[in-house]
Amino acid sequence: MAVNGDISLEASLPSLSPKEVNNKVTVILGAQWGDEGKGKLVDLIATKADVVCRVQGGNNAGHTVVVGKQKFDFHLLPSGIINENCKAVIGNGVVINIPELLSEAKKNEGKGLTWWRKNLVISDRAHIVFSFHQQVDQILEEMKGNQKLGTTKKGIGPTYACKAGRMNLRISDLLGCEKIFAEKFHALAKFYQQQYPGLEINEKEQIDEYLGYKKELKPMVKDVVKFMHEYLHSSGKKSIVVEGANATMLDIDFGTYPFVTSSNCTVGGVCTGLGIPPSSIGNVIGIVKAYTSRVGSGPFPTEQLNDIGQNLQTIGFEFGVTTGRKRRCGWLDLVVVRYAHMINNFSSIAITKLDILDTFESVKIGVAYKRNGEVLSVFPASLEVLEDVEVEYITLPGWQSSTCECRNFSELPYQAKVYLKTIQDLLQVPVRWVGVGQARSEIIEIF
Ligand code: 2SA
Ligand code: GDP
Ligand code: MG
Repeated sequence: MAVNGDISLEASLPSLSPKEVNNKVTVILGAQWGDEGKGKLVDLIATKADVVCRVQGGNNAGHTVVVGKQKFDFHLLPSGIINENCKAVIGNGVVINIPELLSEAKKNEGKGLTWWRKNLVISDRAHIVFSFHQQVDQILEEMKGNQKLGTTKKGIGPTYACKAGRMNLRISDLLGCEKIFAEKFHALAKFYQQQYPGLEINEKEQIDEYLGYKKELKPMVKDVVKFMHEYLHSSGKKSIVVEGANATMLDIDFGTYPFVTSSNCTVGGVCTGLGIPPSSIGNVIGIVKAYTSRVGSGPFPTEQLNDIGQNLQTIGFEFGVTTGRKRRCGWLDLVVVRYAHMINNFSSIAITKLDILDTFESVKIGVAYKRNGEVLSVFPASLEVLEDVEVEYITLPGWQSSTCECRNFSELPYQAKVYLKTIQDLLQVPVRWVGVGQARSEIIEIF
């Protein structure tokens, strides 16, 4: 391009102000160890959303949504797929097991979600989970003996490790030249077999299987950076939602490492997992279960290895949505939620499953960790320290009556109001929703 000879060297650049995005993204994140009820909140918000996106994790996640008599469990599909008018985006930060994604979609097609092909958008930069990643997940767990992480065995850790090792294959590889795809697959398979002698990989069968998905997948695959840019800058108002998977305490950087998953489940993961700038993030909604659960191994200071924990597990029907494992249960831990708030800066929170506490005589909230008689001033990075803390609790009387029918804050029993108010006061974050049952309608919207 020729430079205009008329421009004088003294000429100043024309003033340009940074282009503001017109539509901001609402982010929904788990504030504990997962299974807080994110899927239900996403569904509620997605009834009015234009786009719902997943940004990290894979089909280790399990999000339950109950609409009328129909129950959906989503693993890779964003929960917004329920809404026919909503685009469901799987961002670059997600790791995708293609056959399992397709079978999840087809199962839900049988439940009436016939529009999934039209609405699903898959990033060409997302990484592929192969069956040998799942085999390696299993091998690594077995090798760890009694130090098992308790993974979902979906191949999540090994796939992210291959991504970071710059040897994994992406959706764009599958859609590109078949010969190059086969070469890259061979290189990865060979590397894995060197690392894990005895690992069986039928390369030809696997390559043929994956190339067989190409035609079906192709219409859904897009450059999600451009797709999101257009939604963010669209002149018409668009409602864009990000559905976090797993949760803050399972974040690879901020969670209880190594007992974590392999992605960033906190707010930073939204930008890197979707390709959007930080300035496009609007409200960040924290989902806080009225008590705490954890599935898999690792420290859990407010865990109740007694009748209380057992009752929370049974009444709360705390079973893994992906693996069916019993979830470990304990009292609400506000040290954890406060830490999650420092990382994510929640604009508001939803307190879910309040109804599960309806029958308890008294309820406890963990408010501080003590070690050697001293209150800890930070959430400890060291698991040695975390495993050694003593939790300081406040105890409140229970409400011992059903909250399931309540649809307004004013209808809640007095002690339930006190419980919620105590949480809000201690966290200094407004409580916007309160879950009082599994169904879409069983929720109190405070503002
Ligand atoms: P992975 O499979 O490598 O991500 O496992 C690493 C740790 O992360 C935990 N993790 C989870 N925790 C809660 N819920 C999850 N999703 C499913 C659900 C879990 C299930 O919704 O119930 O069905 O068991 C989830 N996914 C991963 C995992 O337990 C490990 O501690
Ligand atoms: P997610 O991973 O955060 O989406 O949560 P899961 O779906 O794994 O687990 C939450 C479970 O609690 C699901 O079975 C939900 O249907 C259920 N649930 C969500 N909110 C409420 C609530 O307010 N009350 C009751 N009783 N169940 C709820
Ligand atoms: Mg879950």
